[in-house]
Amino acid sequence: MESVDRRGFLKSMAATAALAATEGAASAAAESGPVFLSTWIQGKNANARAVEVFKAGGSLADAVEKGINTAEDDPTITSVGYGGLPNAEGVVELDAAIMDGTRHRAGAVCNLREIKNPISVARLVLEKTRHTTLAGEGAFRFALKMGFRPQQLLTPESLKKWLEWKADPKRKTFWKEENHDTIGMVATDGKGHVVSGCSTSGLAWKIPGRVGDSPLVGCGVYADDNVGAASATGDGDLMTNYCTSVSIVHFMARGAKPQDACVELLEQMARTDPANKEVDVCVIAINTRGEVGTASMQKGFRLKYALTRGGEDQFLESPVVF
Ligand code: SD4
Repeated sequence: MESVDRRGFLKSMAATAALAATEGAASAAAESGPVFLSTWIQGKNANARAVEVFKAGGSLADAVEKGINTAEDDPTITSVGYGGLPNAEGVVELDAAIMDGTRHRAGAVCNLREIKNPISVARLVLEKTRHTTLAGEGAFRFALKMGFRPQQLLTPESLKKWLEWKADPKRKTFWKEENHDTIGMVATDGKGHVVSGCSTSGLAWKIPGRVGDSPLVGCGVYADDNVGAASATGDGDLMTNYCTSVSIVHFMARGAKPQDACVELLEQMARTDPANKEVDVCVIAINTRGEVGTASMQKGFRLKYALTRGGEDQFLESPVVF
């Protein structure tokens, strides 16, 4: 009898503690206000636009989409949208995804040609279809159906770079030194809702048809309103094998802060294969309370990111794990 009472007592204590934690989380969430965290220098414009859209009454997904559009539209960003470096055949192929943590649903496009705003096409896959991912020709035809206009995505500069690469008999079939401009964004509305978005032209000179981590749910994007959201930038061929974004969100679900979850994943990758310590891997995360985390595997590829919170913009460097 006593033990039952004791069990009952413990149960009610646990319930009280859980309630307090939930209330704490809810009030912390309410206090955080909207937070936007985006990768690389183009994250600054992306955050500014996202804030504008959100303040004007757009949804968090609208804000993330329109924010990412700024990088896609910018011809000087050589790994996203218009002006992105092409594949080995000189064709720009774009990947993007957006995931909404409330609905636990994503929209994604892979290998999309001639359409400069893949994140918007991905958004429409989410909003208008029961599918999650469209690729190649089908994604292109879907975009046309949705009213997008095809255009040449090579700029004179990206064409020149491709011709130079083609003409070099010792050319590498893979880049390493530049072109790390993929944009990933994670955001919260400050009320417990999170969204993750990612857009890229992928690795320059990639084999046609190659799909990186960016448009894959769980890899380049993941968002769950029970926990938080994550995104990634870097060597997608490696990161895909570690399901980076979902892994980070799962670490957070077990209680890790976003910062610790980011580091934990990178350490796990290095434990699995020490060679991974040399690879270009950067991750970003946010939880439903608006706490954020970022991490870079190594200093040669150290993430710079834009963080907008409470009307204040910061441009910061992530911690380096190895
Ligand atoms: C990819 N993860 O296609 C992308 C590229 C990238 O910084 O993020 N570069 O593999």
